[in-house]
Amino acid sequence: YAPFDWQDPMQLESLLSAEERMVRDTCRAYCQDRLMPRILMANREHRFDREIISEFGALGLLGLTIPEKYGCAGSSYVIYGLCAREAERVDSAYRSAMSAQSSLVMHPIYAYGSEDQRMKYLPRLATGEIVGCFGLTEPDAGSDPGAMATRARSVDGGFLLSGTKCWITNAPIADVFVIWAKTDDGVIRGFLLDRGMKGLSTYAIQGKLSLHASPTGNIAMEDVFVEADRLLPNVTGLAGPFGCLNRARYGISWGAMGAAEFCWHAARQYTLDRRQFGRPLAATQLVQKKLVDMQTEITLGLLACLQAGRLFDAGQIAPETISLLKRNNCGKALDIARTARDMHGGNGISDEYHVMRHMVNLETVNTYEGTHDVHALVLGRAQTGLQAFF
Ligand code: TGC
Ligand code: FAD
Repeated sequence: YAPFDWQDPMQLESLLSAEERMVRDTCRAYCQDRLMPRILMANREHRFDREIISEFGALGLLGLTIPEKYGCAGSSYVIYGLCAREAERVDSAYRSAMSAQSSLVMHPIYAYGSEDQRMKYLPRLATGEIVGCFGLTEPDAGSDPGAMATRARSVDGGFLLSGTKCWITNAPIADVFVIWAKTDDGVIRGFLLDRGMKGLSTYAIQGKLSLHASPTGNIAMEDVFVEADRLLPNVTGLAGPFGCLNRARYGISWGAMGAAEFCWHAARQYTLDRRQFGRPLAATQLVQKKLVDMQTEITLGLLACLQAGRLFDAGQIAPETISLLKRNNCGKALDIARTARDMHGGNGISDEYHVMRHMVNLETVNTYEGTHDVHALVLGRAQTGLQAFF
């Protein structure tokens, strides 16, 4: 028999290529050496260090799957997932920064944009010189984005955009905005807006109790004139934003497992070190069961991520498969973080132990990109053929 590796019971490492391990290790070293020392104060002060986007860019982590012609790494979805896991092992805000820029801004420009739009935006987004955001959600259209009220009225030479987008990652710091709006015929289309356009403004949301190190904001558009060549020409309908969400949800599935791994390892070490009733907490049956439940869910969740990544790279993944993975891994990660917080006792309340920060972050991660229950409805419909949304 092989020796048992408690950190990797299914030998996930053996399923990765040398290149996948090498990029992952580089990303892990950056995240541990450069991000981990910053997160405590960034989270306390509700601060996102803008230069982190440029550091991601310098490492080739932005738009990682987009071809080299556009200044990107031309890499695989497996590698994208492995890097998301490393970023979120530190904080969900950092994976959020990576996924919003890569999957929600660069992907639609690459997949749906004209060659001029690609050349204008992608190289600068890849280096992190500019930051983008993705405006789909509205005050009255969250889980049901098809109900959006934002309109793009046709006028001479382009469109006038009016509406409000809310809860938008990076809106307060964005230079470029991917905005989804309905045209005169009621069809959803994507538009590229730049900061500084007349009638476009952003507001940072105050009072967030989660994802403190990620800037989240609202976008107000009052008759913003958008030239015709800022329309994304190659997509119509909800399939446009959902094509982006499939990629971001896949990255989140890996990322949530990274946050869960941090919490599991922290709970293991804490309960090995902490003595009560004359012995380590880890010597109690209840604690061991909790640690083994964490180990089991993370091991299975990561294997499923790898299989999803291989399917993605082969062009064989179904959106419903991504719903299953996003839903399960976020829900399990949230349970693990809550349990790890409990196992730290009173110290678990302090940000210096990091587990409660992960716990409150994962409340957002379980909600954005489709809530836990909305993904259940997607899967329920696929299994029964019956629509249960309304
Ligand atoms: P439905 O009738 O199911 O579909 C309408 C059209 O869209 C197509 N479609 C998809 N295409 C590709 N991938 C998917 N996953 C797709 N899901 C649907 C579908 O084929 C159809 O196309 P067509 O050509 O026939 O018109 O649409 P519905 O209105 O019934 O939608 C229901 C539901 C639940 C699937 C959908 O609305 C949903 O997923 N809601 C959740 C909303 C959501 O995820 N919002 C995310 C906002 S962005 C965000 O949170 C970023 S956080 C960033 C960060 O910081 O990391
Ligand atoms: P609602 O849709 O109002 O849902 C409320 C509750 O009702 C949930 O529990 C949900 O599961 C449940 N529910 C909804 N429909 C049904 C149903 N048919 N049956 C049963 N239960 C139902 N959006 C963007 O466009 N871009 C971003 O960059 C972005 N970043 C975000 C960052 C943060 C920090 C947060 C918190 C959100 C972000 N979002 C973003 C928005 C996010 O995608 C939405 O919050 C999410 O899709 C849920 O929509 P909602 O908040 O309107 O909730």
